[in-house]
Amino acid sequence: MTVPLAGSPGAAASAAGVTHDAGLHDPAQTLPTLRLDGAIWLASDLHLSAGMPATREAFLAFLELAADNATALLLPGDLFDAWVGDDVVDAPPPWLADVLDGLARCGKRIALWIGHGNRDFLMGEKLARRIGAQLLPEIVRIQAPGGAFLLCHGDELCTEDVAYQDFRKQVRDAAWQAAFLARPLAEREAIADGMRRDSQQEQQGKAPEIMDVSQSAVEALLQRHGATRLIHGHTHRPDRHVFMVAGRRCERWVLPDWDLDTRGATRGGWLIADEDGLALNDIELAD
Ligand code: LP5
Ligand code: MN
Repeated sequence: MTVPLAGSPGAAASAAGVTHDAGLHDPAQTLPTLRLDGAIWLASDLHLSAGMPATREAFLAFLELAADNATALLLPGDLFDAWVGDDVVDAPPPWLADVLDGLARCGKRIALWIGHGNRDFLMGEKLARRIGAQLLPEIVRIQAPGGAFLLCHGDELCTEDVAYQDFRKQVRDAAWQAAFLARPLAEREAIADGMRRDSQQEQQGKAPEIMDVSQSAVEALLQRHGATRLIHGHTHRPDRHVFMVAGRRCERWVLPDWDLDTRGATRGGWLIADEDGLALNDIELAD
């Protein structure tokens, strides 16, 4: 599958199919743009790990379904429960080797794009090469057959969760990441486990509203880029929201998180963007 280019890209960006166009309403605000044809499938927040075998199996089956039916698969973040550095692909544990092989099979058949979430922002080019994928920019405009939409993980829009935004700033700092990546793998895994535990504990004390995206941040993003549709994950609140921004009807689509391992849980699904527009598919209804 070829990825046609929009606008007039620089050489490096054009190789990845991403270009920079001037924001439609504010020329100072540029946004990478990815033009895709056919049926685009999107899924996020799989949180794959050794301890989630049923979720992993469902995801592997989903990858085959996507390769059979889609022209592109976009995975905008939290594919993994924690990603501590691309060197894990040198000697992956068996569960991860299965996932990488499944992704690589998919990446050979359709265009595969992976984006950073708040748990796997250390995914890099080495992983992307291993699975035949390309890395999505943090926020990207997708020009799809049914119209354009913005795509991001969603954590950057949770602006009222100030403790998280401080944490995010810290761990996205390049020097901080370099120091982390210089540590031995086992040590990094232990730090990530500790962060996950701390995060779960911290969330007990947070009001649910602050862990959702802020409406003002969403509206500002859409306005800044002259867009009317946004797709994101992260909040684990799959839905479609319709609202007006400066007299224009806007939509915000939230991707579902996946969990087929926790007792009683059958969570998961994906979004299809094609010439008919956008539609959410629940994994429970998708046999
Ligand atoms: O992940 P989720 O959905 O449960 O919760 C998120 C926010 N939590 C996080 C933390 C991650 O879960 C931790 C896993 C990271 C694995 C990466 C490994 C590689 C790390 C390498 C770094 C270079 O993202 C949670 C939000 C929630 O979403 C809803 O939006 O509330 O935010 C938090 O819980 C963060 C706390 O509120 C703040 C933590 C304070 C610690 C500050 C110290 C900063 C310096 C870090 C030093 C270790
Ligand atoms: Mn997330």
